[in-house]
Amino acid sequence: DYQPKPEHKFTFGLWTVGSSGADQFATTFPVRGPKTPAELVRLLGEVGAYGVNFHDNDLIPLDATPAEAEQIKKDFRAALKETGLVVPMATTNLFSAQIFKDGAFTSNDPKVRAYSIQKAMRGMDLGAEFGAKIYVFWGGREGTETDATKNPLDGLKRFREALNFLCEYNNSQGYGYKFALEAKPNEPRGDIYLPTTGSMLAFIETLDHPEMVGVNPEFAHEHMAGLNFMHAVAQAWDAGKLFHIDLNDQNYARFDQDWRFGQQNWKQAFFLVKFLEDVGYTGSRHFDAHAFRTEDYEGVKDFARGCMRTYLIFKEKARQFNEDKEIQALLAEITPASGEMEKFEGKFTAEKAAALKAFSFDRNAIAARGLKYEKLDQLLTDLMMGIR
Ligand code: 3MF
Ligand code: MG
Ligand code: MG
Ligand code: MG
Repeated sequence: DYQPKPEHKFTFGLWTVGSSGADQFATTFPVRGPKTPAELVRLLGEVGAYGVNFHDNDLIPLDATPAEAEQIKKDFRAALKETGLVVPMATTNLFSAQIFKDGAFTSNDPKVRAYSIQKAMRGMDLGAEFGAKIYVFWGGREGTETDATKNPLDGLKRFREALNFLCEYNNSQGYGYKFALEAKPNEPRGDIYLPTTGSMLAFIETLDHPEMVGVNPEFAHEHMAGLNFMHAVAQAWDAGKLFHIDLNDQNYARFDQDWRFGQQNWKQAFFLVKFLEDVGYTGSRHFDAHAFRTEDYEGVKDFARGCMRTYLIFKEKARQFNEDKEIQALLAEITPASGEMEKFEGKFTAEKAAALKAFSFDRNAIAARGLKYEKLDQLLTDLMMGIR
């Protein structure tokens, strides 16, 4: 019936369903009036989401007084209680305010770097108050328009120092957060450092506490870089680093589109859902996307319901794929057993190497075999289109 349930772990950011529809060309002409965090929680409760995530300033505006902050938190907490929604993830906005115009952790200005670490610690305090266990870092302004201004080695060093500091802060407070680093190749900066999930995975190994830090890959971000999102997610999974995921949609080589999950690239979305379900990923399915600028708040609900519904449709299609006799027979055929190659497989031994070097392959006979991938892919297309 494709109805979202808590066990599906569907979450949305306050900034997603709360988006005013403003864009680069209409920053002062939002199409949707603001809603409070508590109202957004009720909206998410109505559409059947499991959780809500926030940036520090989605919840508490930058210049709120302590009394205002207390009231907002009280209202938010009441809405969580009323709807049963949880807060699995929190993050810091280190990209909207003017002070971040040249980056946050990697800014050339030591005051900006220190302010950013302060803001992240306070954001971690806020997330912990609501039970968040994942803390995301998206370095939206950590980059350059011109490399005349900054050495990328300094950028890496500063980013590493900031994360090392914050890992120790996490330990000192006993928060038990796992950090999830989110890569994006560009926008808003001309180039953003550590532009892909693969870059982040390599960088994590250079930190003081690599075990505490994983990734938050985003569909749109890998697509902006022209890459295969599912492959990035698979690499993160393989490394034991898939701590969180941002689902949305995005055409290749475009500006940041943040569309409803599955809106455009059905096949990529299908393979992604199939991957997550097949491996048994248990984290949040977080939608980091916005409703079209054409929508009112009813349209925002359509958008949010659509993200979850499409995920569940693809989950069902993945199940059908895995149980389809013809598809599975074809897969078995195109993935032959090792047979006489078994003796060459696995770990290196000098004997194996010598035997393999001496073996005679019939190269042309091997190459002559048709692989039936066209047939398999069409079976998948039929299945996805509802013909099978
Ligand atoms: C921008 C993003 C961000 C991050 C968020 C951290 C505003 O393209 O994807 O959303 O996801 O800052 O969770
Ligand atoms: Mg994004
Ligand atoms: Mg975006
Ligand atoms: Mg994101």
